[in-house]
Amino acid sequence: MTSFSSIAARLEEQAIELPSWAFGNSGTRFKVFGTPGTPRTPEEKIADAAQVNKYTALSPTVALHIPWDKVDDYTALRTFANDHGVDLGTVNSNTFQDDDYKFGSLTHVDPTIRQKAIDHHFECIDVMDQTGSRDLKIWLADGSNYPGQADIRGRQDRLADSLQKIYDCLGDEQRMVLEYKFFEPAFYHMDVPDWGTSYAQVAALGERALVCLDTGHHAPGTNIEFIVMQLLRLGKLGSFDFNSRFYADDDLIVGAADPFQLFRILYEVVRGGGYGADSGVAFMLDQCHNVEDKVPGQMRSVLNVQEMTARALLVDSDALTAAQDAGDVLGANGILMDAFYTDVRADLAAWRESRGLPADPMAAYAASGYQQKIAEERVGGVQAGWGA
Ligand code: PSV
Ligand code: MN
Repeated sequence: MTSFSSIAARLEEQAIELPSWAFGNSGTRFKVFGTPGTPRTPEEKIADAAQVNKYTALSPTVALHIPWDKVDDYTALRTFANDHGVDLGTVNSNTFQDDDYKFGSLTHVDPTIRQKAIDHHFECIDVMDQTGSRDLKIWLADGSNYPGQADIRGRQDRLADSLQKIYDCLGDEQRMVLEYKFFEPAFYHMDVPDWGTSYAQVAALGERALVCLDTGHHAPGTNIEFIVMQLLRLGKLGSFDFNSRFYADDDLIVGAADPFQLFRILYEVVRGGGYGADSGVAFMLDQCHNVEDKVPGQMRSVLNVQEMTARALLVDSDALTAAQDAGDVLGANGILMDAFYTDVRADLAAWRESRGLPADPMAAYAASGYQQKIAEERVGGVQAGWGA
């Protein structure tokens, strides 16, 4: 098997973007629990995100969500982020919390509402110009609940038209990533339910339109690493929204529910050239922390991704190819499993220490007193939530 020392340099290339909304309160439709210290402003969310990067050096950027992170001065917000050692990343649009969008946004039959949704994306591009963000991420809640409710083909055509208008407005260095999800909030059909639909839509737009793969947005049992392979093969994998799930779109800590699946995904990423700064594939988290503290929750997440990336990098690809070519079924499987079963935690701790980072970022954060400090200081105001 490949040695840890031979992959150490590649680990330096890892960057995992944090979602600002992970630091706000979230929950289910039954209850959203507040937590002492939850940020009340975009600045406080960024300050918390910066803590994750401080102890792990894995998360140099923070994704914004508009309008949840609306501020008067985005240049000042960027300076604030930079002063805290991070930068602003992907801008996420929101067309799912306005009454006008009850029957759709970019797919709506009414051209006025469609235009409103398009204009919102123009506003997001304005924000990106000020924050220096590269990616505009679109996730559509559009869909229908009952057979016959909507003209599903007409909606696809209107979506293509709306996306074209948004794409045409992007700057030369900017990209669009289109996320798919097979159900929820609509339950009969979603307008972008799967990677194929997202691919078909972005392929029609041009080179800077790509697919965003959210690991929680597939039916149980879906072979996600196959989709990763195919999108990389087609040059259309733009980004990941990492999280994990037991049942639906649970948005749990990535690698918590199924570490082996995360390993398999990351192996295909590495193999397909999707790993590293120049790959064009952005690693992001899209998670909620309903019952655990949010900063350590994000920290655990990026560490899980790092751990499984290290194991994926350890796969002896030459030996694997030889076994595959020889039809050695169990030999090939064994080579992959050897890397998966390798405990890299001690090597990663030493690797961190050699870079001036704490061997155990979770313990260092817990000992820092930051969690107690924000709980004491952030009194009053309205705690941010998934949606504000
Ligand atoms: C809804 O499922 C969702 O989690 C999407 O994955 C988006 O990325 C995110 O919300 C924020 O808009
Ligand atoms: Mn997502």
